Amino acid sequence: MTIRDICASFDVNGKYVRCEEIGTGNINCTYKVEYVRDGEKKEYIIQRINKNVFKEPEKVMENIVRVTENIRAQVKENGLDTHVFVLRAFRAKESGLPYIIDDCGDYWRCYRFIKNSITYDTCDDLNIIERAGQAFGKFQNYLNDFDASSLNVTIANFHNTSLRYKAFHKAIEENKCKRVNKVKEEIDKLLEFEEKACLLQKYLDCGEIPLRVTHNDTKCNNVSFDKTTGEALAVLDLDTVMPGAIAHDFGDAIRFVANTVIEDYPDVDEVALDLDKYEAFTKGFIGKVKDVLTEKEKESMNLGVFAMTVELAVRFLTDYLNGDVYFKTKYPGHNVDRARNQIALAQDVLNKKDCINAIIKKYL
Ligand code: GN1
Ligand code: MG
Repeated sequence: MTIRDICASFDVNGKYVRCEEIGTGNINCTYKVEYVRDGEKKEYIIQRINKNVFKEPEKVMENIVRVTENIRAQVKENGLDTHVFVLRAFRAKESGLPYIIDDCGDYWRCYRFIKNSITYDTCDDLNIIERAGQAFGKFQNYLNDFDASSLNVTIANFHNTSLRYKAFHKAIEENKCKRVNKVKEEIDKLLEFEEKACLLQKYLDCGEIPLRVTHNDTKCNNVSFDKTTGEALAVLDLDTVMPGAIAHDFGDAIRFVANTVIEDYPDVDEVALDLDKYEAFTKGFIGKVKDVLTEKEKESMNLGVFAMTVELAVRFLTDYLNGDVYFKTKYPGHNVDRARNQIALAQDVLNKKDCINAIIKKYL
C-alpha cells in the first residue's frame, strides 16, 4: 500500500502534492503528507505503528481516541479552537476505526497536521520552553478526572525503573551479542546509580505517590507550536498515555529539554543540565500543576529527573546489549552514544542537586 492509498482509506480527498518522512521518532515511522483541496493546502500525518513495541495497536488507538475526545470537549467548553488545541485521529472510511491494517498486517493511522504549526527537537528559547512546560501541565490538568484504571496499558511497566534494571541485568548476564566488554564503564556507572534511580518506583509501589493519567513521553518535540506567534498548541504523541507518576512526566521532559545538547549527542563533555532551561520548564509545568500535587509528589519531582534520565540510559544500553532491537538506530553504537549521553546528564543532575532543589522550591 502506498501512502496515497493509506490517505485514501482515511477519506483524504483533493490533489496529492507531496509526502516526506519525518525521521525524529525512535519507534514509529512518520510521514507528513500534503494535499490541495479547493485551492487550500491540507496537511496530514500518516504513521505506521511499531508492532514490535506496541503489541496491540488497536488498544493504543482506543486510548488515544478516548483521551483526545475528553480533551476536545474541554477545549470546546473553554471556547478554544479544537482544530488547533487537540490532536485529531481520523477514522477509516470503511471500518470507521481510527486505523487501517495493510496487507502485511501493519497498522496505520492518520492525524490532522495542525495548520502553521512547528515542533522543536532542541530549543534555546526560554519562552518556548516555559510554554512547553505549561502545555504538558495543562495536559495533566485536562486528564485529572480521567479514570486512570479505565485506560489500556499499552506497554506494561513502561516507566517501572526497577523492572527496566531487571531487564538490564538479564541483558548483561545473557550477553547475547558479546558486547558487555565494550561498555563495562557504562554498566558500572549505571549499577552505581541503581538504588537511587529506583526510589521513585518504590514510592509508587507502596502507594506513597498516587498514580495519575500521565503522558509518559514528554519530550519537547511532542508539543506543537504556532510557527508565527510561538503559542503552544496541542500535545502530540499520545501512544503511551497511561497511569504513571507525575514526576515521570516532569523528569522525562527535563532530561530532554534542559540537556545542553540533543539526547544522542556523542561528545559527552558537552552534556550538561542547563539551569536556565530547567527553570523555564519548571516554571511553566509546576505553575500549572502545583495545586493538585501532594507533598510527597512535590518532593519527588527532582528525583523524577534523575530517575528518568537513568532509566533512559538503562533502556538504551539494554537495547545495545540485546542487539539494537527496540529503538531505531542510525549507525552501529547509536544506542551506546545515547546511553553515555544520559549517564553524563544524570551525573550532572546529581552535581546540581542543590541548585535544582532551590529553583523548584520557588515555583511549588
Ligand atoms: C521513544 O519514538 P519516540 O521518540 O516518541 C520512546 C520513549 C523514549 C524516547 C527517547 C514507546 O519515543 O520512551 O523516551 O524514544 N518511546 C517508546 O528518545 O518506547
Ligand atoms: Mg513517543
